[in-house]
Amino acid sequence: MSDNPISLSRYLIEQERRHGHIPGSLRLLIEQVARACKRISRAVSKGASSGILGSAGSENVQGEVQKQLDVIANDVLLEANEWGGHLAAMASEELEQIYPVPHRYPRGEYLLLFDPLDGSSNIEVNVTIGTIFSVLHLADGVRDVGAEHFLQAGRDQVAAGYCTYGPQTTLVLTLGHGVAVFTLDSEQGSFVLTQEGLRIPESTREFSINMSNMRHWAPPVQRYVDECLQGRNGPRGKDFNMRWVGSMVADVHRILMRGGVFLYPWDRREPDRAGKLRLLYEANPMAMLVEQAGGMATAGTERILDIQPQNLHQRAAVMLGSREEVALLQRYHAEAQ
Ligand code: P6P
Repeated sequence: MSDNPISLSRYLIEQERRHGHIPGSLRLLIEQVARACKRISRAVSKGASSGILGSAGSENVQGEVQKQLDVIANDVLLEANEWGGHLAAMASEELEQIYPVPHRYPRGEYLLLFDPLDGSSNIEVNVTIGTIFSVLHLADGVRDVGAEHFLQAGRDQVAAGYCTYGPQTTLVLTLGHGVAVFTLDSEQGSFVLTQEGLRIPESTREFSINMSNMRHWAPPVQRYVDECLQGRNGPRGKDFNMRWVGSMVADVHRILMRGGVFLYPWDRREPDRAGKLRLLYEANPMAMLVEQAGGMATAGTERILDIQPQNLHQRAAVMLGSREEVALLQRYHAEAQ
């Protein structure tokens, strides 16, 4: 670690000075989100000692049982960001409706979307989980913000990131000009820059998918995974390894750091659903990060960031990571049409 580590605040100020592409209000918003993630990290790290593990006894809009920490993380993010004056409204995986900033606070030009605690089914078994967030710009002149203002294609995001709560607490962030990684220095209590200009290797030997769903996949995905499993004697000519943490932030973080391809494709268990993962606050922010790091992110034949959302909690098939693999998946889907 350098003697004079660069803090998140200094990084953002220098990005603003160097590129001028970070309005002060966006910089302050990112800093607020980071502060909220530090609070969530502290709550998560206490684990069973805090008595806040386990179910909250309620379900979210997705019909999933909420963990106490899901609710706590959601509340931390709402409370940390509602008063700053940078936001007009927020949207969360845990809330059916959008959360307009209360009238007692000034409203700003941004919209913040988040999955407050992704992978929370892993909490009780101490596996890395995380917060995923996305920032959109509110159209000019909008006075009464509604859900329709969140329905922007992912290519219109102004920032995206996630925070992992694992062996380290890391904040991975893009403002549209590359990907930077910050690690929480728990002694200082601040995020310090540990990597910038992240690049995903174009080729890989590692794929990430929940293999137990194999019989439910569409043919292009079956074809792709089958060829990976054939290894060096098959058409790919090389052996593959498989990793599946079951926590999107953990799987995507590994891919950003060392390459690989992550798949949560459509499957016939829910034929009317595009997939399990949500477009606005899971697929889009991860797709922006992956593309900013030189990778690709597709829903099959369509670039994820080009999908025009129809509703706040809609789902998308997600295949993202090393360019060579995602391009092959995209070709297999096109050939199957
Ligand atoms: P499965 C966690 O519940 C999550 O939304 C993602 O973080 C993760 O990638 C996926 O679902 C895991 O799904 O079906 O393997 O449990």
